[in-house]
Amino acid sequence: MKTKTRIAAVVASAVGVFAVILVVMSILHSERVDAITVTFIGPGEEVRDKPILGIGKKDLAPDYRLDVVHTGGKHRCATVPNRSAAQGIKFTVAKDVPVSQIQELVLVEADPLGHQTMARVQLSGKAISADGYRFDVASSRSFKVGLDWFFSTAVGKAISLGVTLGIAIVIVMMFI
Ligand SMILES: [Ca+2]
Repeated sequence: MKTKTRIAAVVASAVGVFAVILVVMSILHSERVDAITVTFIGPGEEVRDKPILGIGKKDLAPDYRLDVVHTGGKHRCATVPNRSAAQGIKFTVAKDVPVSQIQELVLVEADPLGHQTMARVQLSGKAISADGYRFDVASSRSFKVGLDWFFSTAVGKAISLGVTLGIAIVIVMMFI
């Protein structure tokens, strides 16, 4: 009985340590992207659609789309039709994308007649300029994003296995 109690105590404290590591690591990786504001800063003229007979002047304004490339894939933000980015266009990121997993931001002029990549940047801070555009990243902390990140790592997988085994051992021991 004494040995059993000791083993149970060791398992319980190991689970406790795992829990603390889990929380700390998750907080460190819990920042998610909320929105990215793209502003045309030049030099030169902002891109416009090719004038075609029958298309109004208003439609010549660019149709921007922002793609967020991350380690888990690519998230396409909604296209904002016929709007200049001179005053800034805010792209909301609907999906949970951790800031630490962003590889690249790609600004596309998604004209119905042909797409064109306007700018491509690697995230190196909260405000990056490239190819005549500035990208301002707004983020916030999300517990879910932190947990998702944690359990996607090898350490997280090992720990979740360890915790599962620990709980299983405790349950088994209760019946011995
Ligand atoms: Ca247009």
